[in-house]
Amino acid sequence: MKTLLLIDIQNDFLPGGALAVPEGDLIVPVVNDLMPQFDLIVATQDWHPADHGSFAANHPGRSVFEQIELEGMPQTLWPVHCVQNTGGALFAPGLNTRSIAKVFPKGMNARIDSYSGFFDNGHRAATGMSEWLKSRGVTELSVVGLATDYCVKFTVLDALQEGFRVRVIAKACRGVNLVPGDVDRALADMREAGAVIE
Ligand code: VGL
Ligand code: ZN
Repeated sequence: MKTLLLIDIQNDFLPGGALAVPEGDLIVPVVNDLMPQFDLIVATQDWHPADHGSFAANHPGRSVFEQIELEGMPQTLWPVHCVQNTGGALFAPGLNTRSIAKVFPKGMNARIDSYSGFFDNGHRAATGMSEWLKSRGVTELSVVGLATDYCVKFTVLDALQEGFRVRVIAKACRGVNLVPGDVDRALADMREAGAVIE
């Protein structure tokens, strides 16, 4: 079961969006072109309530990209993004969404962020994606999407921990690079954990 996992290919992560990933839009045609090679296509969708604790706007006196502690965990503060049922949370225009068999929303708990498509950042609650994939016989995942240094990275690390073999298709990923080099470090971290980067 060749499986393609699309991470957060949503309007707010494209140029012009609330949390724009440089060149995020460029991956859309690349991802569409990859789709015919796969038997199963699954997507994650960042899907926050408006009062989410990762939004700087919900912490008076704090700024975007600052680090705080949220429920005892380090948290980067982000612009308001991917709010449930807003245009910014929609999949990128032009993405072939008809081929997506199942969408796993994440980040709905206002008290904790969820970069990975499998678990929240505290590994407290699961999205159900691991069981869903395993019940369909999936053993290997090819991962694409946004952003390389956040949601792609943490999804890949969890996938490896969950026992999946993982391939990251770098030409169909882009990252934030809040600190220059973050994307390269994320790719190195994923490779070190056992992912094949191509
Ligand atoms: C993401 C930051 C906050 C991502 C989501 O999709 O990589 N990054 N929420
Ligand atoms: Zn988010």
